[in-house]
Amino acid sequence: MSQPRVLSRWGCRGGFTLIEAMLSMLILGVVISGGIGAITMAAEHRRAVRDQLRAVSLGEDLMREIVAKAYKDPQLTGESDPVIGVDAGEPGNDPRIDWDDVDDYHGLVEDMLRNEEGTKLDAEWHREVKVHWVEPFGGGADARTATGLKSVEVVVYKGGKRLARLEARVGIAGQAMVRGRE
Ligand SMILES: [Ca+2]
Ligand SMILES: [Ca+2]
Repeated sequence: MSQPRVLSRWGCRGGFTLIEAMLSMLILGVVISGGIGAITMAAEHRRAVRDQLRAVSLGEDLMREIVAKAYKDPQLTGESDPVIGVDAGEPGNDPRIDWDDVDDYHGLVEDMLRNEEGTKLDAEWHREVKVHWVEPFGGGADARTATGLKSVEVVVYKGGKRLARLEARVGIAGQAMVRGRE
């Protein structure tokens, strides 16, 4: 009956050499860093999706507020619709509680988001509004004078990056239609 052989560390062996151990650690390191990279990318993707949804929501909040206003200032009578912007006696920027027509919002720039009453909401985000007349026919090209149709554009940024743009068309009869968002 044969006896089990005692293996020397230079022959066929059961342990790891130093090089094998280092290689194993290196491979393990690569696998771990790859796993961390995948987790980080997934977290960034989730944050990007969350930011995109929040941007659209913030844009919609402001757009709803704007299109609920009159097409033109209630103080203006007849066909008069002389300017895009705030009217006599109205504040030039926030708080916008006294704004009563859609083009009062033209030029609004919010570095600190506020609601209509001026309450601070969020400093991380930035919203801008532009309002201008557009031609009611022929593809809705920009117009320099009153046409009976206004375009309202709300753009939302975070960290200087544009994340959402919404546009609505508001007609003189009061109808409003959101035309696009991105
Ligand atoms: Ca007004
Ligand atoms: Ca106005």
